[in-house]
Amino acid sequence: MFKKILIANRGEIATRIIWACKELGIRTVAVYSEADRDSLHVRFADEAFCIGPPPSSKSYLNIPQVISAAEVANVDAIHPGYGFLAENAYFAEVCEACNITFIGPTPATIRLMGDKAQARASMKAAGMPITPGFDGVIEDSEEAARIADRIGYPVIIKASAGGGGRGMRVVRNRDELLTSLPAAQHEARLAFDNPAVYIEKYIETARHIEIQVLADHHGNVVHLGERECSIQRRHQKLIEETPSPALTPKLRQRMGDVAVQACREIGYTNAGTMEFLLDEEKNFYFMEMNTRIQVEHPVTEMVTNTDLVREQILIAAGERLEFDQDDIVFSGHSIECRINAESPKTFAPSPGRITTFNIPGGPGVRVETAVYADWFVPPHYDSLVAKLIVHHRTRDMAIARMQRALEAMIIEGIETSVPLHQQILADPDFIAGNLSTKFMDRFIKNKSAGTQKAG
Ligand code: MV4
Repeated sequence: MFKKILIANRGEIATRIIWACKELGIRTVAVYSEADRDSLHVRFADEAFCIGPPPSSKSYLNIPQVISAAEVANVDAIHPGYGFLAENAYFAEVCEACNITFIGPTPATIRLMGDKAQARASMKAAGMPITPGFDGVIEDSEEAARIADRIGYPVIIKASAGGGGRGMRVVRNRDELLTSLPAAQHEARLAFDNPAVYIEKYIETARHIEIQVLADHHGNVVHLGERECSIQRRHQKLIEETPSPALTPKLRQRMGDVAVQACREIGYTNAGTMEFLLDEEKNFYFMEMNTRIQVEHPVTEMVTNTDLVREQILIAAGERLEFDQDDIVFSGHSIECRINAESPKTFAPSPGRITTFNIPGGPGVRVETAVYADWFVPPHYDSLVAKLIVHHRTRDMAIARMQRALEAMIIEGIETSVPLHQQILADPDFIAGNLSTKFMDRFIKNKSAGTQKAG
């Protein structure tokens, strides 16, 4: 087993990883930027190294700095968390070359899944249903138009090096396609240093459903059910829940089975998530695979009574999964609200000093945060300041529990998304479980209409 792990991250996920290490009796090493000197992950780790100035490009993304800290501290492994270096295949390779275990899949798998067109093709080969489209990269407008005619409009152009909605364009006819394709390629080159794009059928109204998997180095693969993540704004998830109101036990088993099967085919190891679109006829299509622990992993932990970060560490250390698929029992309903330091109306970031910070508690309430009163939210990073997670027997009870927990989540000094969450949780479509990719657009439209009427 590992004796010491470096956590190459900050904020709530860094503390989350430290908790798992402490429970396993593993020593922890934090790294931090000059903006994070007073952060809780620094306080709770056994050792801490400043790795550079505030911009992440100079600190949390600075591979030589992170590796130097790991070498000086003499760690056995690095946990990358999510974001930053978590899906950087080169970083995983450097770790390997330095004889440090990267807690995640192999560099080859990270690289394969990072290329979204390649991921799509290999998942299709592994027997996964994928959206109608073309399994390669688009070369020119002629080819694009031919493919789009075959699959039918609307289509969506996606950047192969993108993912998570970055570099996407919906195209509704041939004229739009001919102007959009070069623009999308140009954008992709600027954003990702790679102009490759691919085309799929655009599913107008769908749900974003993802399946959590765990795979060890001994051929054991399990799924831990789904998370419904349809409530997103600009491809940033706001609320996640499990189970999805749209899934039956049978559909869950079908989606879980294909996810496990695909993992076996590609020899996947560690924790991973397969993202699917679920259309209104309940057909599901693979979109992309995330090769990291995700922000929303706690809702899965709550209903399956597992510790996914602990499992990641044990798998990376070469241990066998202690449970098989039949041991995984799904119990109750869990919802997560992402509390961001941002205006609930304009969504503008709201960094600054937090003057009051009350953490809700009581039965079935979990808060993941690295915030404390008088802490200054630096402007340099992601605006996530806390995750509020609830668990209860039924969805209705979980919603009621979340509402009362949001009321007790008192954050002063900065603006947060707490009031937005309170409104979403009171929305009739949300309460009815009528969720789709269209939810937030409609919600924001209705809200501004309501404001005009009232004002
Ligand atoms: C799609 C799609 C419809 N059809 N792909 C957005 C996030 C990224 N992971 C992929 N996304 C989408 N891909 C096809 N072929 C619709 C979306 C999408 C979306 C998905 C989930 C939740 C909210 C969304 C909002 C807009 C678009």
